[in-house]
Amino acid sequence: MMRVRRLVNIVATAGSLLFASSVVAPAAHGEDGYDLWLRHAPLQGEARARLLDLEPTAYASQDDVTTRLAIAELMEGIARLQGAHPIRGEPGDLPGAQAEADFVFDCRDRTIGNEGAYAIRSEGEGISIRAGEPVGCLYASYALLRELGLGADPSAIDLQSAPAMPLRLLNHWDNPDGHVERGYAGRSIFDWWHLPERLDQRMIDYARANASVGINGAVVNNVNARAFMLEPRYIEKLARLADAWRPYGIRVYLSARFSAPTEIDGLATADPLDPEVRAWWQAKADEIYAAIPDFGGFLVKANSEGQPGPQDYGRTHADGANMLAEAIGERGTVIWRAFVYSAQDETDRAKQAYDEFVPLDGAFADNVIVQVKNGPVDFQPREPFHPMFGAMPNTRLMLEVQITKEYLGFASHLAFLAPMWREVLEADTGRGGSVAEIVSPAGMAGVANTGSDRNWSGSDFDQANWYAFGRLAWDPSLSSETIAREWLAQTFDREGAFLAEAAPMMLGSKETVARYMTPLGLAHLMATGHHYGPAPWVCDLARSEWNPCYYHRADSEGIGFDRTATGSNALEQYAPAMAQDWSDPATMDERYLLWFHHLDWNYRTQSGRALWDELVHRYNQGVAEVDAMARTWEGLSGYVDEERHRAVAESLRIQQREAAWWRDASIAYWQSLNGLRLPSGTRAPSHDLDYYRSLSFPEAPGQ
Ligand code: GCW
Repeated sequence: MMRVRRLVNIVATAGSLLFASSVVAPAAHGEDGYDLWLRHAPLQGEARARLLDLEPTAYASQDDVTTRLAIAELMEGIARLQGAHPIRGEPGDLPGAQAEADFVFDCRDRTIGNEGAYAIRSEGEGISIRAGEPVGCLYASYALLRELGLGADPSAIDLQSAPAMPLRLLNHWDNPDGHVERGYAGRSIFDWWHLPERLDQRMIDYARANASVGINGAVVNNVNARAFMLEPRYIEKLARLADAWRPYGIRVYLSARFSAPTEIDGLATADPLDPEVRAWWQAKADEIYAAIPDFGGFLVKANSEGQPGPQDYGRTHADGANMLAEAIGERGTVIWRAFVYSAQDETDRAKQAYDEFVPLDGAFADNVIVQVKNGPVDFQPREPFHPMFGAMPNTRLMLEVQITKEYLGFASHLAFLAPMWREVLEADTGRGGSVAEIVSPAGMAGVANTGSDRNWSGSDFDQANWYAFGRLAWDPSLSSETIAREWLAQTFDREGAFLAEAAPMMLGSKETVARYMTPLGLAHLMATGHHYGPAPWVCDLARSEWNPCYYHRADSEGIGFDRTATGSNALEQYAPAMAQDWSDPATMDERYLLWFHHLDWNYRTQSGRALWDELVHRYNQGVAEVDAMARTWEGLSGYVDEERHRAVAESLRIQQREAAWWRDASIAYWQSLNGLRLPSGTRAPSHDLDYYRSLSFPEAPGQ
């Protein structure tokens, strides 16, 4: 290995110059969060010295666009980690020499396995990177940079990995006009208006960020879909995106509006069994595949919250899904959402999806996947896992989580979601394995939190949730702590002292939000429509299951939703062992207490405190924990650039204020029902209930 670094390194694949770098110090560059976890900040000390033993020179035994990218990414990243200022070179001809390269790529090694699998090893004086497909080399480059960036010894690298799930998708709830439903990071990143002629550089940066964590597809439009996105002019736009993302291994998917044949071409019906309708979708699929040969498929929200669907014609979800599946054939996948509940149905909303879908087990075509939210209601701060997991052994089920924080304080509250997703993935369904095992043949979808904000996600810490989603979809067994530390080190600082403070702060943060918003298993107490802030007093909306009162069922006597046999018996939808765990309030995990049980205000909880006191205790605990997070962050100013440190500190101040608001408004409301005094030593709400009820925020984002 050469110890003297050349001023300009020339990197060659079999025939092409890809890259050049110089050791000029990096230009001062504002830390505005745009670079996400891909900053590759220069290593220091011994780790740097070790890396300087390697030259950013590479050789590949084949030449294709993804392999070139893998090399360019790795070379640029290495140069950055070494403290050099890399400049991308113009492609040109140059013979590559394997013997001279410190990084040797073989991206067609069939022994390595499918899709993204890779093996990276220190060999001789350099490092070998092998994968079965070029995209595996790309993933390998990012993995190697991550490891080296965390200080791994380049002479002792031995990494093998393969994705646990085939589909690792972002779902964008982005509308074609640029508004993002439940988006808290600005406008949509998709510039449909100017596509296909103009492709924003952000589309490349986006693909790169996704690929770096193993995400391999994106549903680019809202599940509340507009039919016109299936028109030819949009297919052209989509094709441009697909072309831009293909080198990064990202496939495009579309949310399809079920009534599209009637809306676009005036068909008399969208009945999935009607021959003309079937022919329409067949032609539509052919048209899309002609433009985008690797189109991923359709995502469909049908007969849910007012969306059209097969039930409008007396057909089942399976009829609808299978019709689209036939049109697509082996070319792609139909992802059919199980998020359904009806305004007419008196059944507990938490039971409806199971009731509707489980009888259809085995009726879906092979290329249909049913996509199920993590919990049975709707992305609440705390929900038990969805009872459909494990209950449909003959159907491929995919897990849907929400990266954007609709019910967790938008982009201003710090809540790291890996622990929440890990909990679901780890949950033992009692019917054929954990949720992770059940969804592994299909995949995971995350409702994206990306937007036009400079930092992509509305706040620096929300980037961690995008990162964590990708990492967990790749490997659901990764611990939340590993993910938090990786992300922190790459995003902010690798100092052990920093990680030792910041990682625990992240790990507890989601539970903290659950405590000050919806402690003890309460759910859905957010204000109507925008879901910003507390409104447990709302009881009069036309759709009963949209009322917070529907969920908390509080009155002068008690609080909570009885989902045992004496109530809705939602418990019976779980395997007996699981149901057993949640059936006894005296022994169960109390974080689910009021999700499953309606209890008297003076019920003795496991702490020995009365339920009312325990509730107040948890609200206070949540608020105190946010105060502690703010203090921790203050103390970390030495590790983080001023711009991002201040941004996070200011968000935490908003969170402190809003946590206290959640606690106070909730307590004031519960007191108006139960007339109970606050436990001694507890401070009273800052305002009376009327004040909290009078607050209104018609301009809240994301509606
Ligand atoms: O969480 C709810 C949201 C809706 C969303 C719906 C869904 C896209 O409030 O905005 O619609 O879920 O998942 O379909």
